[in-house]
Amino acid sequence: MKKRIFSGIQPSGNLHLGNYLGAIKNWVKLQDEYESIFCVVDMHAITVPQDPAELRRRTIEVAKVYLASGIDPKKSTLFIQSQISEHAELCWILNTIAKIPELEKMTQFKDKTQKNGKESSAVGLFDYPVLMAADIILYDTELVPVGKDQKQHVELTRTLAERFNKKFGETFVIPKAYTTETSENIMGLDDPSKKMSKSAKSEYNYIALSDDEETVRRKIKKAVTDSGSEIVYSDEKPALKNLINIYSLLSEISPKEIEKKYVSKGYSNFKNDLADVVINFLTPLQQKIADLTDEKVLQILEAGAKKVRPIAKKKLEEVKKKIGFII
Ligand code: ATP
Ligand code: LTN
Repeated sequence: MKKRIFSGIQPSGNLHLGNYLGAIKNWVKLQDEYESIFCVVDMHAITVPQDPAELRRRTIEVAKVYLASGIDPKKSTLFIQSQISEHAELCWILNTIAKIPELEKMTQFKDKTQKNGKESSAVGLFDYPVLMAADIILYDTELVPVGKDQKQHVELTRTLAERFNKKFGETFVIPKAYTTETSENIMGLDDPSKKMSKSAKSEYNYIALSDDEETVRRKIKKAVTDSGSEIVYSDEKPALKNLINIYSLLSEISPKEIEKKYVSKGYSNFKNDLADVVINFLTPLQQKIADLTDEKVLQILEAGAKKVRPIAKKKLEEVKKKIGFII
């Protein structure tokens, strides 16, 4: 029996290079080796305000990105989180064993409340990691391929699953985060101390997978660099390191080789080539996305929901029985 993996992305903004390099690129590789379930986590997206029409459009768009990137619906199962109500039900049950300080510790929550102010933050944002835990353990997931920024959430998932098992008897598989060097955080182009993020205030923070050639060139030209003029890959030059990482991950040329290639060539030469590398990656991806119709994608998502529903139902029934609910 193949081990199961589960992961998801929120339809909360434009997907960017960080999402691709940090998460999706790994999924494509893993789907041959693992039984794979990939979700569009729309219930997570609404933890911050969303326009309903935009949410609908983006939910389909995220699924299109999965497919265009190489997720094969014959090998992997794709579905929309809100179509399986067991996620919300299990989240509620896990809420009763999760502790308030455990959630207060989550860096993503701290970052997001800092950005938007606690007063205007929804309770759902606080509870976000518990819903994520429910997503994962509902399917006896063994591995969770995510970007490094999500490792803390997977750690909490393990804690909750272990706590439930201890209290009510063996029920959940204890999952592990799966990260590789490609899940290294891709940082913002406007600020290398923060991760590239689709909810960033400035569009100069990220390169969206939907950006056209002119936009990519403009954003890369504007990307902050460190002082000096040499192309070196080092922690002392975090902005440049980030650009070299993007170059390397998209071209399969190692950072060392990139350094060599640009000895005494200067930033502008490097940036021009980086823009070429990004555009060469994005153009065929965008073509594949454009070739997918909404109808086709919705069909795939519906088939996916049909496949996972019985798994979710069975696990939730087991949980309900164990905690004393009459089913
Ligand atoms: P937001 O910033 O709006 O919270 P996001 O851009 O972080 O969103 P998510 O939907 O939260 O995107 O993340 C989807 C996946 O992409 C996760 O596995 C996450 O770890 C990964 N990811 C997101 N941003 C980056 C990044 N900058 N570098 C590497 N991986 C990333
Ligand atoms: N919080 C995740 C998205 C997410 C997820 C999941 C990832 C929601 N549920 C389950 C893996 C497994 C994020 O990337 N921001």
